[in-house]
Order: sequence, then C-alpha cells, then structure tokens
Amino acid sequence: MTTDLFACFPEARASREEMAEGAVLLRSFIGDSEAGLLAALRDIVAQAPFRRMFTPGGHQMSVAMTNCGSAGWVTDRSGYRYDPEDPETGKPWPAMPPLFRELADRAAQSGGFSGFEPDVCLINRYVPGAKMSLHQDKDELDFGAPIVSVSLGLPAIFMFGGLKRADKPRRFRLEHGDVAVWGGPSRLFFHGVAPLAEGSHPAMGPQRLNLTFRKIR
Ligand code: MD3
Ligand code: FE
Repeated sequence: MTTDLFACFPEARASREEMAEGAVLLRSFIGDSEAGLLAALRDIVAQAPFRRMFTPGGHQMSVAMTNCGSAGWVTDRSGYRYDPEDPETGKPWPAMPPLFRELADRAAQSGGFSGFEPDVCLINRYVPGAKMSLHQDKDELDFGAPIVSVSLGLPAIFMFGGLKRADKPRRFRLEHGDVAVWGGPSRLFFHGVAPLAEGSHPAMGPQRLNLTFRKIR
C-alpha cells in the first residue's frame, strides 16, 4: 500500500514562494482553518447562492459567484460594480466570518502587508471547463491594499502576466489550501485561470472554489 504524504499531512507542503515583486504564494497556508472555512462557506452559500452572472457584453460567465462582506462584486448588462446588496435577493450580503478576516490578515502579514482590513470576499466556483479570461482587478479604490486569495478543491492553472495585456503570462498551479497575496507592483498585473481540468477533490468534489479578499473603499 502507498500513502500520499501530502494528502495525510498537508502542512508538509507548506512553503513561501515569491511570484513577482509584491506577489507571494503561501502553499498550504490554510492549515487547521480548513474545517472552519468550509462550515462558514456552507452558511454563506445557503444565504447567497452561487450564480453565473452576465458581462456587460451579454456573455454569461462560466464561473459562478457569490460574496460576503459589506459589499459584493457583481456584473450585469449595465456594468461591473461593488453592490452592498445581493441583486438576487435584495438583502445585504452575508457578513464576513471572523475566521475569514483573520486568515486574510495573517496571509497579508506573511506577504509583507500589515493591517489588511478586507471589506469584501468574492467567492468564485469553477467546475471542469470553467475559466477566467485575462483581466485586471481595478474596481477597488485603494490599490495600496493587496488582494488575498484562497484556493480550495480541484487544482487550477493560474496565469500571471504583467502590467500590459500582451505580457506573456507565467503559469502557477494553485492547489487546495494554497493562499496567495498580490500587492505592490503586482496589484494591477493581468491574470486569469485556464479551463479547469476534469477531476474530483476528496474534500470538495468536482469543483474549485477561490476566495478573494479585497479592500474596496
Ligand atoms: C493578481 N480570481 O476573482 S485569484 C478574480 O482563481 C480572480 O478565481 C482568480 O482573478 C481565481 O478577480 C484568481 C488570484 C488573484 C486575484 C486577484 C489578483 C490574483 C491577482 C489581482 C492582481 C494580481
Ligand atoms: Fe482577478
């Protein structure tokens, strides 16, 4: 019988890798928070279900999304915005769980950014075939604050370009439990996610979730 050391002891994978100036990849950073994160996610999704939104160009996104925090990122035929209410229910988005805040702040700290106070957590769900085209995140007011991302479930190939759309992206495989911090000069770098490969994750099933923590005001 063989044993997958990294599956049994995820912390054995823990490492810190600089992807670019201001961008740090913290492998397996979620550690003991996994069960708490998944329980809190179940709660959020029960109040604000995942939905596939439409871009201003009229295309339906392959990624399904929801949010928690004092606002949420939404897109429809009229454009992109951060909205304090879930347009599907007319209610405020679920509050950001303290565990989310604490994890994001610890990660930002490890990435070299102190006192990160995210007000929004966008939650993306990818099923096999879903992707996110190359884009910049610039709907936030304060580019001095980093974005922190948490990957759960199936692995994804993250494409990390530069300040210009034409800059050739480098590829990083993001796995269950990995956390990344994107700040400083890399905050406005183009990035995307390649179509998710088929598969099933032991804890998450046939999907990938990505949480991005943002300070929008
Ligand atoms: C680098 N999400 O929601 S997270 C997004 O995996 C988004 O779902 C991807 O891009 C995902 O906007 C990537 C990693 C990420 C997030 C924001 C960034 C990388 C970033 C902002 C600037 C540079
Ligand atoms: Fe993005």
